[in-house]
Amino acid sequence: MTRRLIAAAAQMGPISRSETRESCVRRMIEMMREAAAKGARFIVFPELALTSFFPRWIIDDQAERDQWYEEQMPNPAVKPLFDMAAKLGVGFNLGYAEKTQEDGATRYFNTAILVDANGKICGKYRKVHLPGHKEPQPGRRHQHLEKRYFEQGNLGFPVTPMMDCRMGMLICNDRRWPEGWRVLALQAAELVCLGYNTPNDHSGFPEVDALADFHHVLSMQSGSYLNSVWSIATAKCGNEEGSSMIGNSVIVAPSGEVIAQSQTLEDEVICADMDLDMATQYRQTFFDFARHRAPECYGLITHRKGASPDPDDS
Ligand code: CDT
Repeated sequence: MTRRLIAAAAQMGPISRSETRESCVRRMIEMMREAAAKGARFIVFPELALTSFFPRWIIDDQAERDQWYEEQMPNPAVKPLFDMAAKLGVGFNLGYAEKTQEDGATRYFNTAILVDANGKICGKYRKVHLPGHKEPQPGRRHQHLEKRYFEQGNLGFPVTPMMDCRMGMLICNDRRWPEGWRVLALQAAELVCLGYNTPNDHSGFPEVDALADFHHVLSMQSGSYLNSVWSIATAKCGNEEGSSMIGNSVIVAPSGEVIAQSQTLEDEVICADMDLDMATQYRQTFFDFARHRAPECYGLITHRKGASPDPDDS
């Protein structure tokens, strides 16, 4: 019998600086109802889905900065989403800014969790590839200070068995780095969930901004195809506090084909009926890793960080 999972991307339009978590959760619950009515049993929400994308701002006051993070999950503002998931029998993937006490220190991560159809947290991932800068860049209309507000994730790339599917998580910029996809695929992931906030108005290079949608979809299609996994990428998009962010939420098959794609820059649900065994066809042919990979030739991938023409560079 084939294993099927009807899944959804619940794209969100802009979240203003003053919008409350309660309001964001209400928007998510409405989309959860809509997805469930369409038969979906699993939903992917965006990166940092509970607040505006605050890394675009310079916030020096620590107390003011701390307001953007969640110290508990679920907390009272987010609990209604967990309760509705249990009531409707749907699981979900949610991105948020996490503040935690670990190893005797206060630490901040850009985090995503997997919640099952009983409303129980089953998996957690902390973003590894943080884009942007630690120090504000003079003259920029919008900053991108993820390296200032978060530290690099320390949980690796875990795969969580949930809802009869092996699920992995990436967050936004991670989709551009093949290493994360591969580490998930080597653990036999069948679905990669990813939320994103991708501006297309502030790289400083108009020609790069013009290709933002193309590069996003290209990353998802190549990630899925080269690793034989389903993927769901969900945007927070539109004009958020004067920053323009791409939409184009997509659900991609292990063949690399786009099965569903959003059409707006607002709250929007897209769904796909996924045959989870489809990956097997590719993993027994072109991408039979055990037969064709040559890890003994890939040492530089883990030993060298930057590109260098010098063979002696570490
Ligand atoms: N949120 C996030 O990771 N955004 C990046 C764009 C950063 S532009 C400095 C992305 O890869 O989409």
